[in-house]
Amino acid sequence: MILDIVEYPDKRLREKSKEIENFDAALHTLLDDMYETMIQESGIGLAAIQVAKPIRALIINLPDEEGNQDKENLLEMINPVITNKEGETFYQEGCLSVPTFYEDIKRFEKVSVHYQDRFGNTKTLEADELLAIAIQHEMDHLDGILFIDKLSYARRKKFEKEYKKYQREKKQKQKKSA
Ligand code: Y12
Ligand code: CO
Repeated sequence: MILDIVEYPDKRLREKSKEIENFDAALHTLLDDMYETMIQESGIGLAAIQVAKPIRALIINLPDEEGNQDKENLLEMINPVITNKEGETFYQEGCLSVPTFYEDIKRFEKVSVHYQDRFGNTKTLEADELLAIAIQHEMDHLDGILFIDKLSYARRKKFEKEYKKYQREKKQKQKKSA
């Protein structure tokens, strides 16, 4: 099932998501629905709070070298914790909850993460490059942090102005199609 994506400035995006204790059918259905929603919206990563579920779950599905987003490469992380971080890198990030806006954001170059899979099995992962960036971006969502929070004051001001334009245009389109 395709779920609605919560968009900035919705306050729900600021919630701190809760630890998951039950690795049950309801969690599996949510993860499956998140995957369908992310693919439908051309995303590569999604946190549960972006579909209004304040629980510590995220998914990431990076495209391979040919640009294919193979479900075999889908990463599901439950209750992730970063145990090591090193280096510094910049990447132009975007977010399904902040449509039309992309900006260079500073992140750790490499991260080690402890997490659980959908069955509650404990896993560890060492990530670098785009995967490390995606993990940091999605894990920020679990604590109510958005990539736009990392912009300079001037860039944030510019973003707010640009985003208001997007919101106005979206409203107009919705009015026309009603
Ligand atoms: C690197 C940087 C950021 C992430 C987090 C995951 N971000 C996304 O998946 C963002 C996807 C996105 C897709 C959009 O749709 C299209 O481009 C068709 C989009 O749409 C518009 O801006 C209109 C915005 C964001 C992981 C790794
Ligand atoms: Co995001």
